[in-house]
Amino acid sequence: MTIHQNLIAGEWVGTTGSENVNPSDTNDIVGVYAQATADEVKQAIAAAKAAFPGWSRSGILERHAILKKTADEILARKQELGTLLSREEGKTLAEGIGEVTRAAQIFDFFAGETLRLAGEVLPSARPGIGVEITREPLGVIGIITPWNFPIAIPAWKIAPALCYGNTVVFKPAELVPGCSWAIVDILHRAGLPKGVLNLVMGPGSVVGQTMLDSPDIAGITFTGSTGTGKRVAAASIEHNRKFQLEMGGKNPMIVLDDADLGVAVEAAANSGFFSTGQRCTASSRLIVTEGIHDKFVNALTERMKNIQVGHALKPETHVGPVVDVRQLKQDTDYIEIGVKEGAKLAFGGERLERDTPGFYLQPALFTEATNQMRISREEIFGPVVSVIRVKDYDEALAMANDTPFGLSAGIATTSLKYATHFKRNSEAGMVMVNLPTAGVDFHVPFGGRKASSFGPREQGKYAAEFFTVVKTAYTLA
Ligand code: UN1
Repeated sequence: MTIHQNLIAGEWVGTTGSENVNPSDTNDIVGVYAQATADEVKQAIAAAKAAFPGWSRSGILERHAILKKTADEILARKQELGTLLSREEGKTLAEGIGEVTRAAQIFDFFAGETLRLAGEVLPSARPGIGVEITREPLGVIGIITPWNFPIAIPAWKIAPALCYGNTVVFKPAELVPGCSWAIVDILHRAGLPKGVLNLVMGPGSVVGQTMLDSPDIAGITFTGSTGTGKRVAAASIEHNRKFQLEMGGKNPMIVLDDADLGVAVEAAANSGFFSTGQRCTASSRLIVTEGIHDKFVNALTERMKNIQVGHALKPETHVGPVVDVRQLKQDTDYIEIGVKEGAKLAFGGERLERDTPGFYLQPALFTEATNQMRISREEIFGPVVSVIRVKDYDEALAMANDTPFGLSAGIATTSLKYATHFKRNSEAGMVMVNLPTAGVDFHVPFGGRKASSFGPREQGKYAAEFFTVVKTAYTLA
């Protein structure tokens, strides 16, 4: 098999690689991807540093053209790239194509943003002096992305980094290098000058660590686990470096007695189980008031019986496999923990056999859970959801906020009063009313509070907060 190489200083390099395995069928090798050495990572950082003066002063039309061309090619190839995504990550083809479309929309949005770069001009407090406030690029940005959104998350970090004039060293998740390689190839062919975007695939212990240790990386944007996020933070403080972290979630969805049952069940099934529950925006705590509890649990269990778990590329599949054996063990360990803690496994949770060897798991629903159980406090990152019974809205709100995390939160209700109160009083960064907690738009801010996030929001025009630094200039007229 040919090796998909790393891109360093405009050259494709690397002679040894690691296999990218399809979680729907472990006999299917998606491709072989180079593993960068620490020296290569250092070369990539040096290349990005050398390319920065030129790129940061490049014309906005050049940046616009490259980002727009990238958006257009991603969209034109959405079937092919969606298939690659589903093969390497295991989400269904519909989800894969949807995510590829989102990546194209993100590049398109930031192509537009290159034409809208603006500052402010103010009079000084001192007569005869003018003040200008402008945004400048940071320098070399380190980008570290997780495996669960193999194309959308790289897109929403790379596109703004380049739009605002930064250069990039990009480390994709080891499990899913395929889509990342494809977008770097597209950007390279779209005409990025050499060194502006460098791809360094490989393990966190080598590639990530070398990035964290480099004094030449001015900012790191990271999405992944809370544990790794803390290491990124500690290393960045050491180097006086700006950092942005998106980490875990334990997102609540409240279901009130007055909810439309169909809407509530669909939102819960979507955000709990679709994408195999492998979204930091997934709802894993369903907080349900007494009057609707039993009806809701019955309807959700019925809905779960219709969820087809199978090979990601089969058209009848609703939920693909778990991403790998390690994540599968984490999911099944938590299912055991939930049972030991005294929650009732109301549905699912078994390993499933399919025609091909893969990591198939029946989505699991716990009832009679409490908010203190580990299954309600720790992020599982699989299709495992707990239902917690409460007496009323006030108890539900307190419980929704009683978590170390704060990414997204939902409520299913037909009451304007409760919906409005929840939007104001939820301690999450994103609130959804009668909608799944997962599945966000590409053009508005994304991010959370507490242990879920650190630093400015991602996406939309708010992305400028992280990817630029503000300058205030005074001129005597
Ligand atoms: C979504 O719910 O559409 O890793 C996006 C994650 C998030 C992205 C969620 N950073 O799951």
